[in-house]
Amino acid sequence: MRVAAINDLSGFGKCSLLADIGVMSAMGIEVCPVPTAVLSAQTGFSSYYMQDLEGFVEHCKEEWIKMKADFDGILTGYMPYEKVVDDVSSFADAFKKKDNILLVDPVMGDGGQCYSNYTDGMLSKIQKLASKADIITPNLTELCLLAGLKSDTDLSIDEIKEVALKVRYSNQQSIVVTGIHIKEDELGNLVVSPQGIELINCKTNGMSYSGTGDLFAASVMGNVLNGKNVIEAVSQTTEFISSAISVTKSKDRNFGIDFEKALANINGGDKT
Ligand code: PXL
Repeated sequence: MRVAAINDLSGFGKCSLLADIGVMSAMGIEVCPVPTAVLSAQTGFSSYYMQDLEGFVEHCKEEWIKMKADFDGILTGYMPYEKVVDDVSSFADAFKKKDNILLVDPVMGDGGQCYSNYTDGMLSKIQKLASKADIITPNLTELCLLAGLKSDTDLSIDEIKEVALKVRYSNQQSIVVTGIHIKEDELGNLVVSPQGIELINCKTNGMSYSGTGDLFAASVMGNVLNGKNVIEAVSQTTEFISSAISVTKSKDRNFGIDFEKALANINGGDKT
């Protein structure tokens, strides 16, 4: 199994490509990274440096077409500005086939706030990219942005389901809405998929760590490529992330989850 992972590379934050490469490699999947930007640290830190990689996604696309490369999965994550979303869409068009998996993580914000690079133009391009995906993994803030809603607060589970069904492009697409507040010490991930609708809950320590969405998307992709359906993949992913959080030392969300310590058990005992 081989995945093209289109995401940034951040030195601190345990997110993006680091999560993609770490998680999917541990699941026995070859990862071909396509960096959208290189940063000293993810953008939640008070200071960071970002190196623009303008044109790099396009160059990878062209070179990999020449090589006749093919992918069982294409995963897209953080894109620093609008033009990169166009390039990622064009990459997806070049390598998406009937029988491979396009997972779009529509990275735009969290906790009711948009990330610093967010623009309305970026939203409409990400909506278009998401419409081509087999699986999308928005958190609640991103789901509401995709739906054109102003705020993500005070939505009941039934209302979130309704919004997810409205955002869903076709009944073959799966939407996984992550990080839904259930109780003080409990979070839910809502799966709307061809196999059905399911809310998968887990315990939380109340912290919202950098990179959680990236670990989540990478693990869902890995599990699906290893033969699970999306509901099973989310169940397994929820267990992996809970166990990684339980061994995390830092009290500063910006440094992310110590997922390295949980990789040994990421396949849940499966021999993949
Ligand atoms: O985890 C999302 C993410 C990815 N990449 C960069 C980010 C963020 C969230 O802040 O800043 C660079």
